[in-house]
Amino acid sequence: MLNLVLFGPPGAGKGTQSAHLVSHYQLIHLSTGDLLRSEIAAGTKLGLEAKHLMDQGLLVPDEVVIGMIRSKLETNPDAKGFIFDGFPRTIPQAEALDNLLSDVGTSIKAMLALEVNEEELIKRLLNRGKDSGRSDDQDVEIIRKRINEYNAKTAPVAAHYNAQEKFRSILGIGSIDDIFDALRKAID
Ligand code: B4P
Repeated sequence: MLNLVLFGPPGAGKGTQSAHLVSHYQLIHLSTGDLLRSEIAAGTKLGLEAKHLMDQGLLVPDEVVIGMIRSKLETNPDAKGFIFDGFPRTIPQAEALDNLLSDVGTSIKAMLALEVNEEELIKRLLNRGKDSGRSDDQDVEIIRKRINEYNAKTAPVAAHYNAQEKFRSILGIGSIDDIFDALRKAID
C-alpha cells in the first residue's frame, strides 16, 4: 500500500496537492479538516464542538480526529493506499496512526512536507477566506494563531517521521504543477 502523509502549515497547499496526488496514484484522500467541516455542515454535536475550536484557530482534541481516521480506515479495507492530509497534527496522533496502520500490516511510506513562509501563508488564507467564506480564514489574528499552533504542536511531528527516515521536504512556493512534479519525484 502507498500511504503518504502530506504535511505543512495551514495554507501550505496540502488540500490543493492532495487532489492531484489522489488522481495520479488512485489513493483515498483523508483530510481531517474536510471531515470536521462535513460534521459542521451536518450540524452534529461533534461538528458544533469542533467549530468552536476551529474558529479560534485551535486544534480539536486528538481522540476526536483519531476516531474519525480509525473509522475511515475500517471502511476502506481494499484501498491501494491513503493520503493523510492535515493528519497527524500532534505526536499522539502520529503514534496512533502508526499503530492503526501496523494493526492492518502496513505503514507510512513517506511524509512530504510543503515549506512555505508565513507571509505567503497569510496571503493565501485571506484570499481563500474571500472566495470560500471559511470562518477560520477571515481574520489575520486567527490565522496567526493557527500558525502558532502548528509551530508548537504540529512541527514536532516532522521529527517523528525523520527518525523513521521517511521525512522529505518540498518547496511549496511556485506553480501548483511544479510543486506536484516535485512531490511526484520524491514519491517515485
Ligand atoms: P485544514 O482543513 O487541514 O486546513 P488548512 O491547514 O488551513 O489548509 P490546507 O493546507 O489544506 O490549505 P491549502 O494549502 O490547500 O484544517 C482546518 C482546521 O481544522 C485546523 O485549524 C484545526 O482546527 C482543525 N483540524 C484539522 N485537522 C486536525 C487534526 N488532525 N487535529 C486537530 N485539529 C485538526 O490551501 C490554501 C490556499 O492556498 C488555497 O486557497 C489554495 O488555492 C492556495 N494555494 C495552494 N497552493 C498554492 C500555490 N502553489 N500558490 C498559490 N496559492 C496556492
